[in-house]
Amino acid sequence: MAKITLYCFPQSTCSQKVRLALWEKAIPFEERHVDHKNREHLSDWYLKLNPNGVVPTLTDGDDVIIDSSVILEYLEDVYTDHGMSPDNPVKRAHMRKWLRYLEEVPTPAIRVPSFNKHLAKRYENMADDAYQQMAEAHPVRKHFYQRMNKTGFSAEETAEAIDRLDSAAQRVADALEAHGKDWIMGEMLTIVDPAYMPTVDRMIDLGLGDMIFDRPALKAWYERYAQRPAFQKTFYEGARLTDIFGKDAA
Ligand SMILES: N[C@@H](CCC(=O)N[C@@H](CS)C(=O)NCC(=O)O)C(=O)O
Repeated sequence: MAKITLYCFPQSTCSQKVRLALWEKAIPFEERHVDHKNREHLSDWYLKLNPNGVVPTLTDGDDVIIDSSVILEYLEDVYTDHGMSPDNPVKRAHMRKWLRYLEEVPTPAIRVPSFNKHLAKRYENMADDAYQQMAEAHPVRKHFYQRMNKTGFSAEETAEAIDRLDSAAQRVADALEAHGKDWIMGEMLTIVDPAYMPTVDRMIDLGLGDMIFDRPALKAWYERYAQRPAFQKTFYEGARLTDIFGKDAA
């Protein structure tokens, strides 16, 4: 049995961040799919591992690590082969600055069009009481589900999310153009690249790809990354929302 287990959903962008890094670093791991439909991520056994009731969770032997960006840094600290972090402390600070920015701006934003277009469908036929109970059972997503309220987010919240996705795309495109190198921080593929890629892949899957493809440096970055074996192993059949919900969703 692999020493490392990644508890994840195939389609979760936060899980995809970690899968990309594990594959890139050639770390053997077992992928354990948590059953969202049956709310396994809110079950007692899972909440003991991850009290936030979200995926991913990584276990390394007896150690339990949660939060996708924390997991990325943990893997860098412990599995130093195929390093994806600069050695220089100033560059490491820049790397963390990128991780925090991605967590603050595009990562929460991508949930809004994802739920509007596909994921809210899981709840549309649920009775109001059952929906409220479901929302309340989420330790860190109660207010998110209450705001979404079965039918999707308000026009205002959706517009804000699209604006955040657009400004993050611009920031990454500017960085790539400024240094003219292959990866977000320059020559080295760092953990910043897998931290952003799942958001970009999701944008494309949701039909928001113009924000990527109209920016030549970002388009080239996406196409370059998509050639890597780690990308192909991460985005297997069933890992995209359109694999589950179909391409023609309204
Ligand atoms: N900060 C956490 C966020 C994880 C997160 O939001 N995971 C989502 C999937 S991408 C989730 O598990 N959602 C459960 C739900 O909405 O019921 C991380 O980066 O790991």
